[in-house]
Amino acid sequence: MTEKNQSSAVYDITRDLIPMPASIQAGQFLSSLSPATQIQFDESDANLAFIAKYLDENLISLVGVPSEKDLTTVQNIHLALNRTSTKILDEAYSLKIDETTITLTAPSPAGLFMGVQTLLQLPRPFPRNRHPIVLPQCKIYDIPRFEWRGVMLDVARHYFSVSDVKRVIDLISRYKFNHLHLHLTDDQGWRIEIKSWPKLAEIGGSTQVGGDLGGFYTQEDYTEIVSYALDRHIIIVPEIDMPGHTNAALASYPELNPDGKPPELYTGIEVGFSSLSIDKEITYQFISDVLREIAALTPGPYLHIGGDEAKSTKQADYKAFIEQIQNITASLGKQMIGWQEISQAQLIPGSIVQYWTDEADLGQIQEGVKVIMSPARRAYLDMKYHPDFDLGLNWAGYLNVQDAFEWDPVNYLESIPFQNILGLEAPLWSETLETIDEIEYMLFPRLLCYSEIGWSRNASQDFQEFGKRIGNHGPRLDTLDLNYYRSELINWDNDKRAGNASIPRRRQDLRLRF
Ligand code: TNX
Repeated sequence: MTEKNQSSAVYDITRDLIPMPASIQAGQFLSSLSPATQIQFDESDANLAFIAKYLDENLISLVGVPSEKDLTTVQNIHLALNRTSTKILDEAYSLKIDETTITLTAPSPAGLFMGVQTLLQLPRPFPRNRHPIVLPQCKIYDIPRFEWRGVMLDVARHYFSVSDVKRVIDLISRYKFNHLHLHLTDDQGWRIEIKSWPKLAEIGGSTQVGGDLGGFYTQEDYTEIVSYALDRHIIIVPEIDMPGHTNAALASYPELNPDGKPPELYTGIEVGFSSLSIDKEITYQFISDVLREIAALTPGPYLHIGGDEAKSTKQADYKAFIEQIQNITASLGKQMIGWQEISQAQLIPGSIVQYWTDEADLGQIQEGVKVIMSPARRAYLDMKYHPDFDLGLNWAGYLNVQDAFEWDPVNYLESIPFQNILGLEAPLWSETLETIDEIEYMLFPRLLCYSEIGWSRNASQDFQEFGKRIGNHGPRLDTLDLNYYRSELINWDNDKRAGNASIPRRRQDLRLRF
């Protein structure tokens, strides 16, 4: 017979937590949640109010009356800011679960939000409507390994709706990502309304890969995305790709072309054929207007200016162009980010280089310049999981879960000193993707690997262990109603769940192209 608050069924909380916290002290007992558990916080703080509501919606409102009468019940969950500790990063948190109280403390709302994500992964069974839920008593202290943990979504090759983007934000925020980079423009589509150049969205946004109707975000839509992300402590990083990848803009405004004539709208998937006119004054007027409007809508400190695969721009022109754009972003009070090719230009401290391939140039990383690691062979979520995979590309190889896991941003490139590495980002290009189901299928489970690598100071170095953890985590993916790929490298059978996600339905013509 067990005593009050004792349970012989204490489980190992490290078996399925992702990402693994920096330090865990496991207690010996379980506590139960009840529908009457109160969330306490400073109600004058809107950030905390959002977090409390989020916790209520995603946990407390799902809790049923405790069934194990011999467990103690958590009466209160305290959310508290502890602003005195200035030394630790904003996103650190500590979480304590004892017999009657859960205490979550952090120096900032971002840390509390990260702690809530950990808390959401602790209940057994996994939250479903009105189930009794128990929690392991424990003390967790956690702090991120990298400052930049990003995902990129290409909304230019295919347009995705505001609700699709919100779904991506919901999913990545569960795994402690803190940046969502939106690739807003490319040859195949211009996806953001620019009031001073309205034809960009009207004409440039009208189509997409494959020739279907495209779409674009109004400035109100974009603002809605930004604030949805901000509530979840994710910074939106808008990318306007230039001087290449600009066919959609060139088709909208002929005066931006070197020959003054508009090209046809483009719906294929080749790269490297377009360039803004580098020596026309109007080009810089155009860029200033676009970046000014986007900067004004974007609270985050970054503007991504692309800069990749500018194969139709002369090398000397390219450098001067990037330096001029860097001046424009600085004058708007923003830091410039660009794909690795921009490292050939003279960069100023604060500018950020995003590494993606050994097939493109990478200059010396200059003083004060940081690097985001997105190596295609390890971090490109649009690469197929294996050769017979229906979706995705394979120019950088195949990327199964183990490949996504077995690398490290710090030692991937010897030429970049570790103190210059800001973190990692996993890009999802959308040439072959049309639906949110397909996005989810490419994201998961590989995203779990980037979460572990990017966040955890206690990351597993061992795929045997991490692969098991992913398998154990499967039921949690199910509770997110996620269409994830049941990789053959993972044992998903731990609880013999019914109902497999299937490969999403595809349009035949797209499937045949790759
Ligand atoms: C390379 S990565 C590109 C994109 C493509 C992607 C497809 C980069 C900076 N450029 O334009 O969509 O490969 O994997």
